[in-house]
Amino acid sequence: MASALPRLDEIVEEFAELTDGTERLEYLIELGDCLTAFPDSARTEANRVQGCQSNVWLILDAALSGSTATASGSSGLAASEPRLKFLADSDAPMVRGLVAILLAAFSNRTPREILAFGVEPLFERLKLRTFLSPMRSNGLHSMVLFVRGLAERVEAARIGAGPVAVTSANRPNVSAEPVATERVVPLTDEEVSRLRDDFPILATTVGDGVPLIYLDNAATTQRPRAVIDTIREAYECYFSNVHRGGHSLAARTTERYEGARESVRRLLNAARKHEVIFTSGTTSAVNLVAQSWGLENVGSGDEILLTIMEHHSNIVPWQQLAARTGCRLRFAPLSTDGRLDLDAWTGMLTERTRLAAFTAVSNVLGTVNPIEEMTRRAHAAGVVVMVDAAQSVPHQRLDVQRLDADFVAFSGHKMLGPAGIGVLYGKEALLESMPPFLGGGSMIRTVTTDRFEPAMLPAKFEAGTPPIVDAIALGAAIEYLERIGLERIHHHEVRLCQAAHAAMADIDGVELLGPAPEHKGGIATFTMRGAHADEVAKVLDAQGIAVRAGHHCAMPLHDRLGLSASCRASFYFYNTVAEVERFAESLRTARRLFDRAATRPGKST
Ligand code: C6P
Repeated sequence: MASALPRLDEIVEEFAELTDGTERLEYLIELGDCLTAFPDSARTEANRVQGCQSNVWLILDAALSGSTATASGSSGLAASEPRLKFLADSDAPMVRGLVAILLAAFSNRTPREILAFGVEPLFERLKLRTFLSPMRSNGLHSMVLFVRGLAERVEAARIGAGPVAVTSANRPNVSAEPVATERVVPLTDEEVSRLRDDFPILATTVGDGVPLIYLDNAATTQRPRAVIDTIREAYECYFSNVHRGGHSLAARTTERYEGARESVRRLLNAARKHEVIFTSGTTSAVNLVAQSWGLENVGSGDEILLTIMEHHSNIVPWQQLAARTGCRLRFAPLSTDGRLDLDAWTGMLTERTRLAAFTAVSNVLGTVNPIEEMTRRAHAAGVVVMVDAAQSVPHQRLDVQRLDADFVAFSGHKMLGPAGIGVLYGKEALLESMPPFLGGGSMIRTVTTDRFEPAMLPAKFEAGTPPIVDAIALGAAIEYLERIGLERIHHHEVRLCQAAHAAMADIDGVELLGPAPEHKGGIATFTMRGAHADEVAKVLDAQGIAVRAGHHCAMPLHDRLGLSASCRASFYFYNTVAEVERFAESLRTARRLFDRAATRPGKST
């Protein structure tokens, strides 16, 4: 054909008219024929787009770029902004067509226009996501990043500065969402009742046919039909592996898997989708950071600052790192009211501290830590921050950009999703600088017999076949939570916790751990004088009430409190005040039972 490249709107129109897959392929190949000749001398490694299955070379057309743009009126700088032109080529005919579409989209624009250009709506209109194989989609994404990189460099040179800061105006593919500031509308009893209907298990009975009262939500939550159906639909209707096959099922599965990543990004308000790494849970996310970031950045004599209220998942990986590097772990103490002693913690940030890892909400005390302030103080001391948000993300809004934490970890099963899926959020620059944690398929760009090149984010940290359906179902769980509203969920749980504190206050020998309800999430952990935690849980279980007893994977905290175990009731949005009252009533029954046992003839007091 060798004719001029059509305009972008002409391409979009033509594509829309072609409904037959083969015809679309033919058109794509025709578009490739419209590319301007690419100089052989420019087919170098530096000009090759990494991350594409086939070879793609892309350069700025120096002869054409640099003519000045007409002033857009938005800024005084606009008058001197060049409009960029690109030359590109590939050794694969179809990819040449994709390259042609990108050139039609990006050519003749200023660097700032290129950086602000949202490609997702374009790809959507062209239906490229479903039309292309997952590998080709990834390659296309790599090309977009490459073009943006070139535009960034031109802009930096033009304004005589370093790289252009990513702002809400030029950030790629991110929908700017306002943070909700309006007053929280509490969940009504009718709403909670309707929500409960979504959870088949909440209508079941346990033991001798007593209705279940599920108060073990900090261990794991229950799943609504929306999540259960998503899992069944995936296996029944479209399941395949992701990021591999070129067939339609693989494309659909990959689309859903990547859609779930977008749901996580939206939930966290992360700036970039590839800052979301799927892991198997909080535990593996912390291990990833400890092994990958830790081994690169922590040495003998360095310090990691933890708190005494950490879960073993946020202690043991650092102990393992300490054993390998000779670094020292320090544990910040509690204040007398069961909160973190913030002054002591701040005083423990020294010039030797490399990382501060802390939980957002204690899984035992329920304490909500001031993570924004802690992050600010840690950063002021040059310390990297890792937030264990396992008990936080499911219950209240956590905005990673506002928080500014470097790493955030949480688990899907504590927020209506399946077990075996979790998330590590990491800032792009940090994740880019870290070596891969696990090696294998998917996490590579190239492999030879003696070396490998890691893939781009997020694939670099997702070696092997991931928990595909679990991730997709986590996306469904997030959508469900968003429909209720995280602010309303938190509000309801605080109300339940207040009700629990009030109802438990007058039970003789029951001692609540942690601070007052206004400083807590929906967790009420307690001991009962004269009874082992396990025995109390058994009495409650006989009445259908599920609570957890033990050290809750927080042995150092229990040691510090002088306890071997405690009993924990933990709430979610589907629990009711009536259930909390039934729970307190059952505690009274337990109290009477243990009192009688203590006064049985022959029993020493
Ligand atoms: N706490 C509890 O009953 P995993 O197991 O990786 O999904 O989550 C580990 C974890 C990490 N941090 C905190 C604060 C947690 O509460 C948990 C899990 C459960 O308290 C199971 S031990």
